[in-house]
Amino acid sequence: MRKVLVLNGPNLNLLGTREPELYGRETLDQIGASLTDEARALGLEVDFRQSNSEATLVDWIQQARTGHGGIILNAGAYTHTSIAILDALRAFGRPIIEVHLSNVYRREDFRHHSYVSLAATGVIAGLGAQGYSLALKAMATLIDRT
Ligand code: CA2
Repeated sequence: MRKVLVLNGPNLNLLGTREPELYGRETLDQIGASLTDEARALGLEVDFRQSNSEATLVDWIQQARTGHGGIILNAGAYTHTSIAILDALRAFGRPIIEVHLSNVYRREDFRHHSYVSLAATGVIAGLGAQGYSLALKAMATLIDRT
């Protein structure tokens, strides 16, 4: 299964409009378009989505069990709060890469704990939009291995 689900959580639809010093100047649509191009070169397909709803993210993670070879996830603030997302990820059973635009370890203490990390194969933080590209390259390797 060479289709990769790239999920973005709450408020990431605002990327490129505020707080560029933390999150960069690229919009989420621009990140999605670049990833779609990069995926082609890697022989992958990207399914790029965003939701502000925890329930929707859980539903999408559950549905990914039947058509996606891996998940790249920036769960936004739900990273630090959501046991429901952790439980859904644990049921996925294929590679999961957690991405954060900012370096969460240089920020408030409450951002230092991630429920998502407990289910993630790997974690990338602090490299801005580039983190998504790096995650996609790593995902190609992980999918090839399985
Ligand atoms: O660094 C990341 O990627 C985060 O997942 C971003 C979340 C934050 O809660 C996590 O701790 C780290 C916040 C996303 C909010 O995105 C905005 C973008 C532009 C303007 C306002 C919010």
